[in-house]
Amino acid sequence: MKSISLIQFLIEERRAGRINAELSLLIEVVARACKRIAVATNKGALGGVLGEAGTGNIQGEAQKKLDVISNEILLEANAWGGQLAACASEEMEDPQPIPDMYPKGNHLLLFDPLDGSSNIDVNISVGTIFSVLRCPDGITEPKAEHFLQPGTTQLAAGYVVYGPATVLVLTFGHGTHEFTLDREVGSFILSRRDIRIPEETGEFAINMSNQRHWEAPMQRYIGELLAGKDGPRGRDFNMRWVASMVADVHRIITRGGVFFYPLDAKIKSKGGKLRLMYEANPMAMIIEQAGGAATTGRQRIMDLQPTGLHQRVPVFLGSKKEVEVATHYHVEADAAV
Ligand code: FDP
Repeated sequence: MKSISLIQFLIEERRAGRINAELSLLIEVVARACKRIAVATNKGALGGVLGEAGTGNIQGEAQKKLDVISNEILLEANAWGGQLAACASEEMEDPQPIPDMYPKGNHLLLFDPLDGSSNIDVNISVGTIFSVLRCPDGITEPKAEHFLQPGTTQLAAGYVVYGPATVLVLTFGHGTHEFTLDREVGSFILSRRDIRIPEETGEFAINMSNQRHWEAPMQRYIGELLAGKDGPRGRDFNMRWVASMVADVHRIITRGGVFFYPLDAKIKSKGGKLRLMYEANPMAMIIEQAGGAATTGRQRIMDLQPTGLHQRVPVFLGSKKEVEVATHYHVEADAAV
């Protein structure tokens, strides 16, 4: 089979009228930056990239060296090409403007530069997640409020997993596609076109150590999965939890499954664990474009009107039927109150 590089794929998408030249360049630049992050990640202890950076991010979380390095690589790569009006990163409080010496474009880029940071030092897959929005008309210096657009308005979303292979998963709203990095050649090559997630699954991903803090409908739902063949679901379920969202989502994209980071008593005041703009919205678009579903347990993630750049939400995503069952339990419990 003739291999198709990411660049060829982007040219085809342009010819088909699905993206414009600026968006195509933007994705090329992000992919190139992610190749540099992959190189840094792969060096491990030899690259001096492991361990704490000694700083904290906007969420008050300790930053790892690789969080800081990845953020800088993405900012630097995206500053000068003329494709962006501004960037926003999970690692920075405010949006990053494009320096005055460079031309500005019509797009807004949001990213979580290194997702799953607790796994960096133990050599388990980590990743980058990104989302692209249109800069509102007439805005030349975008502020946080201009990024607050619902997930349904995303022009593109993607993630890169830095695992045994470096893999880019991308959508422009016309299916979800996977590219694998050919390290020798230095190109991302199309490895799966139009990925479909099976609607049903026997595999779920959740951090079970939070069980006692969950809301009643979540306790009920997971309790039924754990009861297996003898319980109301009448079948056994298997569990996986990598604790890198990119890796857990990539498994779901590959063989089906569901991923939950529900609300629990410890994180209720924050609204959830995962960030709407940097994690939930891009992953929801990727999953929906592959035939899956993504909700907060109560409503579709991509319909949420964001209220803050660093807003957190509960996340239920993956195989459609299972997301629907878990969401139904929450909606039903709310209606009974
Ligand atoms: P991390 O904080 O290590 O960056 O982004 C949040 C995230 O990882 C997800 O990637 C991951 O799914 C989850 O948090 C892990 O949560 P737990 O620490 O509760 O396992």
